[in-house]
Amino acid sequence: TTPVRLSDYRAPDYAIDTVSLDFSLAPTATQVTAQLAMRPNTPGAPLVLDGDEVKLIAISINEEYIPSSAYEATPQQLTIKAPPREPFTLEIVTEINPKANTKLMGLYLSNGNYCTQCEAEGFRRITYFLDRPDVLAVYTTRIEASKAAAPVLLSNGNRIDGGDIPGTTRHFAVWHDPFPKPSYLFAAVAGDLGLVEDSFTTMSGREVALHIYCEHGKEARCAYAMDALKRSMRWDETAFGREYDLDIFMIVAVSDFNMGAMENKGLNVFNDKYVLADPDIATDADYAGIETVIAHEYFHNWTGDRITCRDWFQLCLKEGLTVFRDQEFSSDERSRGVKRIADVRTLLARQFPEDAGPLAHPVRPEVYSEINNFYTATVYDKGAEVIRMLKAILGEDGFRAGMDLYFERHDGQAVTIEDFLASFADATGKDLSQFKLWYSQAGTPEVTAEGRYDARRQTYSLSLKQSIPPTPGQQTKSPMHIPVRFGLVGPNGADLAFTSATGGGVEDDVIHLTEAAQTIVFEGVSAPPVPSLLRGFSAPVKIATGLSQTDQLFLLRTDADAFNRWRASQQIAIQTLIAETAAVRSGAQSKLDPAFVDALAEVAEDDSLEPAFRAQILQLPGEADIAREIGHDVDPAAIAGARKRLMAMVASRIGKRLAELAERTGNVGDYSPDAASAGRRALANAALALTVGQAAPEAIGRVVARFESADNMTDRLAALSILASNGFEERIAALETFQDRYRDDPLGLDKWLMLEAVVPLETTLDRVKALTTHPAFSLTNPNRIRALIGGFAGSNQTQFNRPDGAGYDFFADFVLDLDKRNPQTAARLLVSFRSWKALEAGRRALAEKALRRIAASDSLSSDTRDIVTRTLA
Ligand code: B3K
Ligand code: ZN
Repeated sequence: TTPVRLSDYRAPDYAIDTVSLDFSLAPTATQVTAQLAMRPNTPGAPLVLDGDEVKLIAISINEEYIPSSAYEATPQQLTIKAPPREPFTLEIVTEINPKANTKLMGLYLSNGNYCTQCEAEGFRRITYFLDRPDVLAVYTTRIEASKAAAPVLLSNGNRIDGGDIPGTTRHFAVWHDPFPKPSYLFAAVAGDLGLVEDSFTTMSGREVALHIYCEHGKEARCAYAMDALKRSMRWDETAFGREYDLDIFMIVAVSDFNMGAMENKGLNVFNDKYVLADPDIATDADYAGIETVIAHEYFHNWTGDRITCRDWFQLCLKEGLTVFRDQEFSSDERSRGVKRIADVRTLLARQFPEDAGPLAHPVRPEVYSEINNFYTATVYDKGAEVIRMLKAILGEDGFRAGMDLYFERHDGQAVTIEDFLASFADATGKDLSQFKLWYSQAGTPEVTAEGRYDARRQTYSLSLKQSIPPTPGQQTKSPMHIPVRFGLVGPNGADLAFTSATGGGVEDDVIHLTEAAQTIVFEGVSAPPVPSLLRGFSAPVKIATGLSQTDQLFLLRTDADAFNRWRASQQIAIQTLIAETAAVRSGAQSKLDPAFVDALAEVAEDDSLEPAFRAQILQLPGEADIAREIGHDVDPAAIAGARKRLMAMVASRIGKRLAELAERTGNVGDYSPDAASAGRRALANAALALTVGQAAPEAIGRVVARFESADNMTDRLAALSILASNGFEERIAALETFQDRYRDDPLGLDKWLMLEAVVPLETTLDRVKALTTHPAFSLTNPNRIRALIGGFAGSNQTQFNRPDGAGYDFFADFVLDLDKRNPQTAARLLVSFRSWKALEAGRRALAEKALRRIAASDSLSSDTRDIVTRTLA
């Protein structure tokens, strides 16, 4: 495959004004008739339509068949050599095979139901088309199918017709979507599905029908998703003035899906794990995930559907912005401070390693070989951080004015990051040219800070420096605009006032770091401050503050910014664990300092703080977090050893206090997924997890009791996870009980598969291998694969990174096999190798060998080929 470059963008030679589709559904031979109203932008240019594994049955122009010499058709392309120079109607009939479609792109079958996935380039697997986001058309879709097999027939827009087809066992429905859209937002669903109905009255008083479709019998599990949908619709009206625009909004939950969900206009298709919930099957985290994904897909209606991307390089235009919107929604619905900590955790765990490794790319990439591989943490999560910084720089009102102008100016268009930024520049008069570097420069900026207090002059001077490490294809970089939210914390814990700040860049509580180095002098500072920098994680950067542990403990106890309190605790823990890892490696005695552990207990027991926040404080950095911070010559076994020592120290020093805390906060009463009760459960379970570090029978017994008495999935899974992730013997019986309880529930079994995969014992690899043939596992279902194989490679640091390389070998075999069926999921899994270059020499060589073996296969998909090539480069 030849790489596609942003700099090569050309507007399409043809526009398509309307599309009329007619599906005659059958499992192995579905016929699709597409009538396209074509309008030349470049009269006389050959018309080159994209295809992918489609079979051409017939083709005509203006209702006349054209001779085969006038076109060339392969399964990948249809070229009409000399089309009419005036607008014309092109009719194409294709045949496709949904049942054989294991890639889950285009039209496929999931549990016997037809569904589609078209983003990014799946529509071309249905019919030949200008399958690119800047070709916007009005769609009318007729679907015809067996009435018994598919009583439900859905597509985008409003239903305008339907009925039985006389003399047959078939029926049909016609849907019309008046909003012009690119092909990637097309969807069709047909099958035998249960329905949950509700309605919503928009701010201008229009009544919208809300439908959620799911497997029969699971209707009751859709209640939370429906509630989240209504709250999302209201929030977009209040927060952004955005109203829903069709008469109906539909969500369909399917069990075979390559990702989380898809924002097709008026007809969102969801992985069922982001729809179905009840207390017995879903954890608090699952409920929060459902709320987020429902909101995210709904918010795409304006940021993605009404205004879409000119080309796929602009992906963050809709994804980063929509993630920002869903994060804001959840912050408003739950606790803003805790949500921020959770989001930054995700960013650090997923995006920072990506930015530090061979797969690093800018938020707006400039070249790709396979666009599906760019639905990354960088595009989504760093993309959201860029929007958050924009808001920090422009202020609440400036940001809203820019968004309003963007919606007003570009409704119905396919646009670029330049268009987006111009709306903000024009609405506020600010120059955003330096800010724009966030879209083009990859790599995580590194900021250092050094402060000096002059008691006589009562001044505090703060020197900040920034640098951005080289990334693939980008050796040197320019300084960026980094908003550093800050406070100068005085001896009593309150922020100190200052009379002026010289040296430039300070506005209210934000330092605008725009140079490679800047020194700010604060005047009128009455006492020596401890600087609290990057409050709320105001920019996605690494910051080295050089603060002593005493100062960090001070911030942990007193900072007015909850985020920085959490961050202080993590910093101390990470520094401790890095030192301890070195000690383990060199065979030295433990160097652990109990002062930090005492501070943890103090914060955890402080009832004036939100339980959910205290739970975050108690969640010590995991093995992957430590590996990321070490950054090179990583020895996963030593890291695990160091963490074990810390856990033992924690248990011996504050285990008893934490057990009591778990006891008094854990009994929340009847289960409700609201944030406050979820926070109390989280605190109890986090406390419990820190009591077992010495493997004391009494402590383990308490966890087993919790597992047995739990009346909801959150507590049951938390307890089971403590047993599994510590490799305790007691896990065996508990996992068995759990598996038995959920034997008929795939979403429950996913949790079981995942926990089997994370047990940090040498026997786990064989267990995982054996489970790939277990009836609960399936090589065709992405959720099962992500649970077992993704769990092993992504969350079992010591066993995936076994010193004998057997973990890598098994994983490579699995990816090679999966690649033949489902390239997108295979390529996604393979990203687990993204930090292989940071490993110590022995494991690095073994990882490289496994990667080279994958690269040597001559039948790789373009998806997997792209990831393996870039990972090795
Ligand atoms: N836009 C889809 C992701 C499509 C991924 C295609 N490989 C879901 C979302 O971000 O909302
Ligand atoms: Zn999205």
